[in-house]
Amino acid sequence: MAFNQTASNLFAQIAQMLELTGSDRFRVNAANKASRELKAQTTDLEPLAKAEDVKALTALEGIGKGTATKLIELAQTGSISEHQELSNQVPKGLMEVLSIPGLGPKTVKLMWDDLKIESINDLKNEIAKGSVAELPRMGAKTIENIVAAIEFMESSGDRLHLGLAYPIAQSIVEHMREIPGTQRVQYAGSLRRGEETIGDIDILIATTDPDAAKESFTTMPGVTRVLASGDTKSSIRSELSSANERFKDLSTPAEIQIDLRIVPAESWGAALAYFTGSKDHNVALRKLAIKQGMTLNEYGLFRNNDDRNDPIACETEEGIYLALGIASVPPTLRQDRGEIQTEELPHLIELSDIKADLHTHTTDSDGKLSLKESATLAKDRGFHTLAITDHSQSSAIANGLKPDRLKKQIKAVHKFNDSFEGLTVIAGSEVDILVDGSLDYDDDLLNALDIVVASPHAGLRAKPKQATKRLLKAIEHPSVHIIGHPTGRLIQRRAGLEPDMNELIAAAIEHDVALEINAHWMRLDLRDTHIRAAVEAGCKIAINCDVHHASDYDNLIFGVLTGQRGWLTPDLCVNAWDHDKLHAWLQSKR
Ligand code: DGT
Ligand code: CA
Ligand code: CA
Ligand code: ZN
Repeated sequence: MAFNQTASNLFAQIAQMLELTGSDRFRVNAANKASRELKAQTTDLEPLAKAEDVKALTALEGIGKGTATKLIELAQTGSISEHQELSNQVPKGLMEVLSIPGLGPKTVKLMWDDLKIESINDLKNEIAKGSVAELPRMGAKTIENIVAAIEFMESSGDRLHLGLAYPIAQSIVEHMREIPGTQRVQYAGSLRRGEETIGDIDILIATTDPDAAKESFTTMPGVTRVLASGDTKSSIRSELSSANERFKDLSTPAEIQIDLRIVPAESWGAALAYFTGSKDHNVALRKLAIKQGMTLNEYGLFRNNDDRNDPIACETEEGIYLALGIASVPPTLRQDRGEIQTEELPHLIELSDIKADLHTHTTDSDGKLSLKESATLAKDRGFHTLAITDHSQSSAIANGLKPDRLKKQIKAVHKFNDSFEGLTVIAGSEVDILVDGSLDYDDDLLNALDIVVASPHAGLRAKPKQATKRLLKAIEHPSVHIIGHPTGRLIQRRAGLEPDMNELIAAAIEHDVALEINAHWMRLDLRDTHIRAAVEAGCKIAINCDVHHASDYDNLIFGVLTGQRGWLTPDLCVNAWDHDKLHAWLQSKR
C-alpha cells in the first residue's frame, strides 16, 4: 500500500503549499481531506489507478473525480502536476521551516511574506535580529521553543528515518533484480542492520553485465544527480518522491544518497559482510582474524603466508563466521556490543513470530479504521488477538473517550468479538499517564478493561527525576499491562523523557508489566539500547504498531528490527505468545 501512502503525503504537501501561496480555504481543505481519505483507504489504489479505472476509484468512499484523475496521473507519470507546479513556487527550505514542531502554515506564510524567510537559516538569522518577535502571536516562550526545536533537529543531522529508507531500498533491489545479467542484489549498510536512521543506502550487486547495471542505476526514476559512475561504485542522489516510494516525511532531507557497489559473485559473502558493517563490528572481526594468522577483507578471509592466496571463506557470510570459529552474527546484532565474544547468540524475534497487536486506535478516537476494518486487517496478518485501545479523556485533540463513551465501547467490542470468527478482539484503552503519574480513568473503569496500555503524551520535557517518578507510578498501578512509547521521543524531532531506565525495568519486572517498542518509525520507543537492558534483566516487552491507519500495520517490521537490535527473543515478547498464554497474562491482572 506504498502507493496510497505516497499519494496521501503528496496531497498533504499540496495542501500546505496551497496555504503558503495564499490559496483559498476551500482548496486547502479539499486537499487535506483527500490526503486523510487516501491514508484511510484499506484498498490498494495502485492497480486501479494504473488501469485508469475511474469508476472503481470514485466508488470508494472519500474519493471524488478530481482525486481519481490525480491518482491516475501519479500512477502513470510518478508525480502530480499540481504538486510540481506548487513546488516551483514554494522554496524547498520553506517546507523545512514548516516541519519545525510548533510552526504551522499560517505563521510560516507570515514569515515568508513579511520577513522573506525561505529557510531554517533565514529563520535563525531573523530570530537573532529580533524581527520574528515582532510577528503576531510570537511570545518569548514560543521563540524559545522554536530555537530548541531547530537545535535538536540540527544536532540529529541529515539522516533519513528507517521507515522511509526501507521501501526505497526494497524497490531499488527489485528494480535491479530485473536487469539482465544480475546474479545477486541486496541492500547492506545501516539499513540492513535496522538502524533507526540511515545516512545513505548501500546496494550491492553481482552481475555479468556491469555496464547495464550502472546505466540502469544512474537513470532510475527519481535520480537528481549522479555523483560517481565508476566500474565498481556508482553514487547517485535521489529525490524521495517517485510513485512507488513512500514519500519523505517533511522533517527529513529532500534527497538521499544511494551507493551501488558492483562486486564479484564468487566473493559475495565477504563483500556483503564488509558493506553491511558496522565499521566497529568489521574492525573487531578483522582483529579476530589477525589473531588467528588470517586476513579479512571485502574479497574473503585469507590465511597469511599462503602463496596461492586462495580464500578460506568468501562465498557466504556464514562461512566467514564459521572459519573464524564464532557464531554467525545476524545483521541487526553487528554493533560491536559483545556479539563477537558471545558463544551462543540468542534466537532473535522475527516478523512471523508476532501474533497480536495490543495497541490500536479506531474512529472512536483519532484512528481512521472502524473496528471491523482493523479486525479484518489483523486477521489477514494471521494474528490471534487484537486490542482496541483508543485514547483516554485528557487527550482532547485526539478525541479521547469520556468514561461513558468508553463504557459503551467496551460493550460494543465484546459484542463484535462474539460475532467475529478467527480473531479475539479485546477492549482496552491507551490511557494517558498524567503529569503526576496518575491515570486518566478511575480504578473501577480501568479494571473493567481487558487490557490497559498506559502512555505519556503531554509534559514530555520534564526533568529525568520527575519522569522516572511519573512512569514508576504508572507501572505500579495494578491494572496496567503495558507502558506505551515510554519516553515519548520522536526521532530527530523530540528528545522525549529521559527516565532512569534501570529503575523502570526493575519495577516493570516486579509488577509484571511489559514495556512497549512502539513500531512506528518516527518513534521506535523503547530504543535498541533500552531494549537490550530490559531483555538482559528479563523484562517483558510488547511490540505494537499503534495503528491509526491501515498502512500502520506495515510498520511492524521496524519494531521487530529494533527488538532484534536489543537482542529480544520471542519468549519475552508478549505479542509472540500463543493465544492462551497471552490471555492468561492479561487476566492475571484482573
Ligand atoms: P550510514 O550510511 O551512516 O547510515 O551507516 P553505514 O554503516 O551504512 O555506513 P557507510 O554507508 O559509510 O558504509 C557502509 C558499510 O561499509 C559500513 O557499515 C562498513 C563498510 N565500510 C565502509 N567504509 C569502511 C571503512 O573505512 N572501514 C571499514 N572497516 N568498513 C567500512
Ligand atoms: Ca550507508
Ligand atoms: Ca554508503
Ligand atoms: Zn496510541
